[in-house]
Amino acid sequence: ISLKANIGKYRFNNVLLNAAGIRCATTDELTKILRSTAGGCVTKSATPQPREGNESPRMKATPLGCINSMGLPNHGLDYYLKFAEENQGKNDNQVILSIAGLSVDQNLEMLHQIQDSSFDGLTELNLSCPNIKGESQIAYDFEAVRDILTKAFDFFTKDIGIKLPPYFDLHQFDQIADVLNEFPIAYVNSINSIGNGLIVNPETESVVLKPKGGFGGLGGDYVKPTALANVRGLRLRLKPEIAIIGTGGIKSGRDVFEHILCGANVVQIGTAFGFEDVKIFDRISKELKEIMAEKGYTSLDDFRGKLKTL
Ligand code: RRO
Repeated sequence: ISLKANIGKYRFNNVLLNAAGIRCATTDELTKILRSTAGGCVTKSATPQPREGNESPRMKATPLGCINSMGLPNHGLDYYLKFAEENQGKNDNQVILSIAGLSVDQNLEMLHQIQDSSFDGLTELNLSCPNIKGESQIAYDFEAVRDILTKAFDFFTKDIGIKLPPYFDLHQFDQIADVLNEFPIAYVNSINSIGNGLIVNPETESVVLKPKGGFGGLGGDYVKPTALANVRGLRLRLKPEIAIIGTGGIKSGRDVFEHILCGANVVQIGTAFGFEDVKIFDRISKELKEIMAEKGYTSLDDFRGKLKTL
């Protein structure tokens, strides 16, 4: 039974990756992922310069998942680009380089730097961070997405994926797909956290995060049905050349199976990877293989996108 997958010409020995932001901010953490069963790693979203991020407490685990308002703490693009240049393709591991500029100009500046570097892997343009004070999530503004992609593909000739926020209205699926289908995008990654949720502690009668009055992005069990809907909704609308990374609520082999049925080519694990560390890739690989064995499937192609309707 094979768990191999690919996005265009990029081959993944295992369909599982970490999700950007979780245990991937330092070269030590990234190296640990590359040495694990995962098919590669994604780097913490980078800004042009290093950032401290928001004030603490800025992340809280709950029985059903987690809420975060990290505010893009990262070591800056130079740091992650160097790691990506040195490790991309080594031992058949993919390194996906995630970037999240605070403006169109910052994103274009980073794409120029990547274009001019020796990095030859996938770049993930994060248009969906919910936690920057005073900024809205770019990918909820469809004209802004068209504008940034038009400017990017003017000069950027390497392969790019787009990290999307969750959408909740079918008309939004139509609109974002119409924009994305205009461009030679390698993949979309659905979903980022569900932005601006609120966890309340009834004992202390308080919010649990300091930034933004306690509002933050939700991950974990809270988000799986929304993630599945976004993977499925976009698979039905995007041109076939655009692959999909399914992210959201994965903590078991069954969750991966469901994401792939909805059309995911590769999947990423965020919240649960935070809870379990790299051993989760072994456990979930084993669980997924057990499900496939029971059903007589030998490759992910046997069931990818084949979700039935009633
Ligand atoms: O750093 C963050 O606060 C953060 C980012 Br950039 C993101 O894309 N998604 C998220 O939940 N948190």
